[in-house]
Amino acid sequence: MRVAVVGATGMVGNVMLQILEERNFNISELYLVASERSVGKEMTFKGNTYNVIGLQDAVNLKPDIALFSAGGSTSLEWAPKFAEVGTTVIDNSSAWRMDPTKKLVVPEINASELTESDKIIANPNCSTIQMVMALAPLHAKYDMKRLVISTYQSITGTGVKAVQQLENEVNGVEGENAYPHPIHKNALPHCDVFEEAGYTKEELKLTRETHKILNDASIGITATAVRIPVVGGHSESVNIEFENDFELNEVRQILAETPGVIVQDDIENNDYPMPLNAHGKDEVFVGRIRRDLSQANTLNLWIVSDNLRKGAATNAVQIAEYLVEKNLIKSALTV
Ligand code: 2RA
Repeated sequence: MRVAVVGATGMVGNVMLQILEERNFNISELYLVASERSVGKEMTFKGNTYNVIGLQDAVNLKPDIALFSAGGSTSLEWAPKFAEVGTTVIDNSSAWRMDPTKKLVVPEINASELTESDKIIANPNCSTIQMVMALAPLHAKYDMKRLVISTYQSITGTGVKAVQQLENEVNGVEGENAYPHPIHKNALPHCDVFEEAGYTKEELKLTRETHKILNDASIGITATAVRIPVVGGHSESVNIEFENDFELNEVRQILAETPGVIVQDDIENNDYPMPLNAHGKDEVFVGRIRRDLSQANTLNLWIVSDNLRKGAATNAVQIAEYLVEKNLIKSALTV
């Protein structure tokens, strides 16, 4: 496959390259693409050195697949240009997720919806991916009625500037800030920008994207997204009211049998998911599995995953693997 990584110099772009190498994705030609200011920069992949190229040059090369993590405005402008020359785009930004003509895909849940005609495919938001990985099989079994979600999100979700802000604050160094407040020794109930009804864009993503991926807008969903000074991954406390009752052992079994999910729930030995342990792994870890004693048919879960891996880069590469495996990508050169 001839593969372009658009946004190759960014945090998710670098992790996508790491995942492509780890999973030995079949690459015949690799194009590392970034904004004009990075053109010419040297990067290595599998021991070989590559020069970063610009977007138009990458379009002209007609890659078969373009893995995007370059921000919404770049995706809106350039994903269609790649698609027009026959490239299949898998985009990590929020630009195309709610477009009714575009698929929003977590391979373990809805990859089967993909067809050869899907030339721009949206990768869901990191906090959505890890949550629906655990909830999809439970929804299929017990029919979810309402979700109350609180997230505890890694600063890596914001990017390099946020990681640098925390480092500066820990070291007592002045610098450019990603957040309106200090993040060291703090928790910010403010991920992304504030939108309607006092919710942030991050909180509304959890609602809207979950409805689309599970194809069920009847589920009541409310979320509070919080930024905390950790780097290993996002954590989520999820309260789930089902239409039907459940047996806790059966819930554990369903989760344990779900590909990509690991149940880590041994409170006798203080064993439960934590970002420190999820960091660098692709699985979604689920623990603190217990009934909500205040309401019938209601379950509490604690869900943790590395937001840069399964929450972004790994999910995108898994979509590409599925497309290749099902022969849904025709070479752009023959378009
Ligand atoms: C965040 N999920 O954590 C968003 C974007 N990566 O900021």
